[in-house]
Amino acid sequence: MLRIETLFNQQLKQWIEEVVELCQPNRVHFCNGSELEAASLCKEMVKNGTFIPLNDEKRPNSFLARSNPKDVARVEDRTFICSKTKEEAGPTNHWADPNEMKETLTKLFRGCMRGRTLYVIPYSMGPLGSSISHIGIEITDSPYIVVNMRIMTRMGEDVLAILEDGPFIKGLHSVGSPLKIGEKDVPWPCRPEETRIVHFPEERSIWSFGSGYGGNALLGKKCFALRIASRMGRDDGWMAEHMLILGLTNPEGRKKYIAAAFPSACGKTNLAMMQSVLPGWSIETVGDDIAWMKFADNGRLYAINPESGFFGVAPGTSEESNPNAMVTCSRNSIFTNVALTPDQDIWWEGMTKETPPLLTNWLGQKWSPDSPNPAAHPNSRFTAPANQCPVMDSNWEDPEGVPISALIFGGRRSTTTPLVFEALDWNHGVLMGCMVNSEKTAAATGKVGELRHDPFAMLPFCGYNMGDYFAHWLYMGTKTTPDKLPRIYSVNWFRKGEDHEFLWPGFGQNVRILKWIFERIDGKGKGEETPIGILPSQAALDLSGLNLHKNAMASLLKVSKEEWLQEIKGARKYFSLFGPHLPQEISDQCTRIERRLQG
Ligand code: GTP
Ligand code: SPV
Ligand code: MN
Repeated sequence: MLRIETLFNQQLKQWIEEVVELCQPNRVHFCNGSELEAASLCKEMVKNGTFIPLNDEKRPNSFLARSNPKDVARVEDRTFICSKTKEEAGPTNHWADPNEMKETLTKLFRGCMRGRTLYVIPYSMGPLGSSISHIGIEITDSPYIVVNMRIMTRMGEDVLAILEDGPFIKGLHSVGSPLKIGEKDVPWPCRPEETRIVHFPEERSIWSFGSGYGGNALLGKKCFALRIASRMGRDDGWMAEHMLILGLTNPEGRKKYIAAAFPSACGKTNLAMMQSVLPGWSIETVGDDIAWMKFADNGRLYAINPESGFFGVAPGTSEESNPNAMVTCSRNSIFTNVALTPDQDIWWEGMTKETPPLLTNWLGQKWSPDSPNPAAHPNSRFTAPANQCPVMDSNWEDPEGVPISALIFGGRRSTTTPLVFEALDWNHGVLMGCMVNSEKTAAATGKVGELRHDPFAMLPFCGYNMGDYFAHWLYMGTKTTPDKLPRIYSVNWFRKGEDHEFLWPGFGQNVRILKWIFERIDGKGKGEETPIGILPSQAALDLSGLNLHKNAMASLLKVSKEEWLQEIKGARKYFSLFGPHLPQEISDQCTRIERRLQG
């Protein structure tokens, strides 16, 4: 096994030594990423009660974890961007003085790993050795995080070999629960009242304390691949986005790649793995959450998925809504906060039409359908390897990435926003990204259903001033000729009718919208210019075999002048937050839409 003394990378060696001194773990374990290592950690976690092994015949090599009920989602109010100045973090991020925050954290981390093992996790975001990829090292005291990171990233010894003496992103994580000598551990150690997820963008490091859940603790994901990487992308001329990537093939066998940004729990995983209802049209998955994108020498935008697994929302996932996700998590998977069946399999709301009897809920209590609360937590998740997804794209690990033809923005809007519309040009599309406004979901703590501005679905994930991020998007549009830029679209699967039901069936039916986008890019799809952008006429959409309510399509494609004037007014008010950091072009784009609406 690797030891500190034998480490080649001196910066890494020194950092580990400092952390060991600070956190005082009982042992240090260098993760080699092997199956044997993972199996041994899982075994230990079963012994400790962290993991419940699932029925090996139904769900081989899979486990259920139940978190502490106070540690169930990302904690945005405890997430900080500690750039040198508050202005650099911008008005949408929590900021604290980096020196003061380091002091606070140092106190919290002092002795925090006593009685525990410190794991060193070397991982690559992106295919090993790709020029778009970056290496991170996460230090954690949570074996649950080790086995999750092994699925979500390319993790192990190979990464250190590639790293040599090069730079890496430091991520220090602790559940913040030291053990006294002889003290028995709890299944899910955490310190909710002291949780802090802190980013130091200048030194490209992350300190996460007190939570073991998802994006708070899997530091390669939102912390590195979005918050730190968005800052790296700004500095170096590329983009780190909260986007799925999919390949769409038409009946003639031509494929186009599309990337789409939706806020958390608004349908990325579902769209990325969707099973098309239109004969001849098929979808393949490149990624379901994060896209790193760069312009190539040929002037086109290329994207990679830096992850190697899915951390997907469990509730609502079914054979009907997302059969490919069901196959993906059929083995070698970790489930967190879902319900348990008497035969040791998992269940969640929406998985089957009929609720199986005698369930145990995510809290480990007996549960029946007349219980007022769901059996699975609304933000319960599966962690599953990407290579188990039956529709992974053959190019998903291409180190060059895939060429992007369209970018889509979307959110959860019960009113106002039509099913789909196209931007007039790049800058108008950037405004559409700036204007994403979505009803809050359970993916983060806070009030579900509340409408909030979530520009580019990046509100919780932008590692610098959001106004400067808008400017970066505008700047990226100048890096190539307009004909090579991806076209930009807005979609909304969540518009509701007067009966408060969704007007659009969604899921596999969304391919009808992707088909129109494909045809538009090909110069064939018909569109009608409206003040907010180009909409399909009903006739331009392939609605064959779809039985919608008589007026549903008219409602789905409706653009109300009053609602949109109000929408722009709300956006302008929100944009005023950014003061001098708001690019003039964004205000000008608003003015143009207002004039068209009033015209
Ligand atoms: P994160 O992993 O948190 O970033 O979420 P996500 O954007 O990947 O969302 P996901 O695909 O997991 O979907 C979240 C919820 O929205 C699930 O409960 C889905 O069932 C539901 N959902 C997804 N797509 C659609 C759709 O087209 N229509 C409707 N009505 N619901 C959808
Ligand atoms: C999200 O909230 O967007 C997620 C879940 O994908 S987490 O990894 O917890 O951020
Ligand atoms: Mn997802």
